[in-house]
Amino acid sequence: MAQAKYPMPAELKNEARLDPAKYQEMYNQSIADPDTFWSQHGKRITWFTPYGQVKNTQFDKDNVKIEWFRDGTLNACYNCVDRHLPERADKTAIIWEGDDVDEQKHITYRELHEQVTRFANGLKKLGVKKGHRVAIYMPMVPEAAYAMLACARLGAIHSVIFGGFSPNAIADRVNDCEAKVIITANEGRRGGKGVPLKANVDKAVAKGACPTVDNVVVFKHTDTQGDWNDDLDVWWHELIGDCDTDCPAEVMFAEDPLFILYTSGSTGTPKGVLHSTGGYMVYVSMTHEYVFDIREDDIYWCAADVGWITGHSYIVYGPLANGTTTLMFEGVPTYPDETRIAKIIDKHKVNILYTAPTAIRALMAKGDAAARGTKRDSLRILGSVGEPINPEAWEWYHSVIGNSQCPIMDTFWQTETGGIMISPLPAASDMKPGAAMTPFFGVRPALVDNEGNHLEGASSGNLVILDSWPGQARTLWGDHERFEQTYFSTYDGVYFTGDGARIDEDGDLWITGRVDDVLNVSGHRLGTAEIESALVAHEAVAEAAVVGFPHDLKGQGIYVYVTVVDGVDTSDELRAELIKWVRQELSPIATPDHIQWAPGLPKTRSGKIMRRILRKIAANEHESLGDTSTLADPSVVESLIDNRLNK
Ligand code: 6R9
Repeated sequence: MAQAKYPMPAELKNEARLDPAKYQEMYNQSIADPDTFWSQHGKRITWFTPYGQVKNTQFDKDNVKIEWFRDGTLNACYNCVDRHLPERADKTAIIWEGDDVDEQKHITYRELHEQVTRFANGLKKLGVKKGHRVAIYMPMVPEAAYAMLACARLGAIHSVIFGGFSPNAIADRVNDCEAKVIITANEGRRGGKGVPLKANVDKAVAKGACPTVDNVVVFKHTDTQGDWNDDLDVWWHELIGDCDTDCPAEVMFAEDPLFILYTSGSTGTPKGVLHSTGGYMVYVSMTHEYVFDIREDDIYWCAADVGWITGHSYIVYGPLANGTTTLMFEGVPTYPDETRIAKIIDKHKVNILYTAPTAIRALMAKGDAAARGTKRDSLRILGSVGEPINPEAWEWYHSVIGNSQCPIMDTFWQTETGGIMISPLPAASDMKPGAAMTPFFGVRPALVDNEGNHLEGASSGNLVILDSWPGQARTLWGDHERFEQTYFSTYDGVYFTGDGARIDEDGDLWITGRVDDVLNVSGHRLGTAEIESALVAHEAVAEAAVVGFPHDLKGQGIYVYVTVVDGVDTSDELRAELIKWVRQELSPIATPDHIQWAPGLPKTRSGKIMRRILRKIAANEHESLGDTSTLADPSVVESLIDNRLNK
């Protein structure tokens, strides 16, 4: 036994939607005969034309092809909205909790249908058609979901840009996918402060920087007045003023794209991960139902942002496809104080809470105060996502938020996987604090060493997935070669996650974190190369190297080594300026925690920066630097250690 197990509560297991006695048989079938398994489960989605074909996939590194349900036709919006009208028209689809404690809304499925169809007709007036790209840069308001669903209804491909990104990051993403329209709000609200969304879009599109954009649609969320550009800008309410609800859902093939979502990789530019319609909808609705054991009257709350994949799959598409009541929260866990999450749970009688370790750690830092004056007795299941959850945070979440009653689903997955890959299941697995446990149906995880040899039994290695599953990303927008290169070329014939993992004596999986140059800061994925290129764009910087280091609250912090241009003085003012610069160029989430001046960086003779060494110095583990014999100039390392910050 690797760890004391927390058994799944018997009552929950016995009442689970999935029959515990059938789980193993189902899993085995999903692996042995995926065609039959998914042919059966694909029917959970409403198809306009049924599929005859099911799985058609190959992981050959020079010719990766992923197709599911190819000849079937459907519409994602129809599945999330229209198909519920006969049974659930008056059921609440979305509960919106504003940043302000007194602001809330309940939107029924009927209202959702009305809002989405009218807005889709509005987009049509702007010329948006099937296959066009539409960027969405919104706060956490129901209109963000309406915008996504309206695009899906028309067959337009949405690309949601996280509301925390800066103008440059917006422009890069808009230009990469050549978006025709940007949908935004005049202002967002977070923690009692305004977020200048429209002003950021104005800066992004200024001086013709986004030539493909014909219109910016602006939802009026607050009373703030900003600049207005008559050539581009259209108010949301004026656009839909004369629109009715007559808007048939476009008939889409299963492999027609549903959305692009940009995410960080280990090289410079963000990758436009592309998801298609049929397999994604089947996979997110099925994982949502079985991992969270969803029941008809559940109030389900995923406290992520729609700007991330978690928001796409588990605030919008999964729950709405299942006809669930999904709660959307605009604010932050600590505003007006640390009891906010617990109070929302009590206020709306939340049954399922799905959040990230970084939020859990931020609340845990206040001791038990986060639960003060609340009961949380409506909760049945908790979820965690985004990064490894440390056992202390797991225990705190379990005992303080969950009253020691609720199991925690520690769900491992990625933007590229579309939906949950590895997680305990209420019907099937027990729990170990910090372990993601068992693969979902159809998922074949395995570990390989650095040479690609498959490891058997209890072992640690690089996490790969041996075969395709329906929710998998199909390509990177406009760059299939990069898709093949990034995920299928490191180890032949398998999908490489970029994560390390361990399989224990019981066969359970533990995710140990990224093994590539991707950082995970408070659950946000950041490429070291992106931060480095932002830094070298500053006139004082000659060279920069970015590494992660262990951080109590954020999981990983950002440690930066900067070599300045000859003649520039290294001062605290410059340090402050560079921090501000990165925030502006990229995003506040990329704010460096430490900047160390580095007269030189440790490089191999071929000029590659040896980040392994920089990581050790940043983590204050310079006693164990490992092999430094391949360094071009070993003295560089001594000087970096001598000058290490807070030594
Ligand atoms: C859904 C999401 C993906 C990366 C992934 C891994 C880390 C996510 C995790 C986890 C340990 C978990 N990650 N869930 N690590 N345990 N339960 O987060 O997507 O933003 O693409 O990040 O997040 O490192 O590779 P994304």
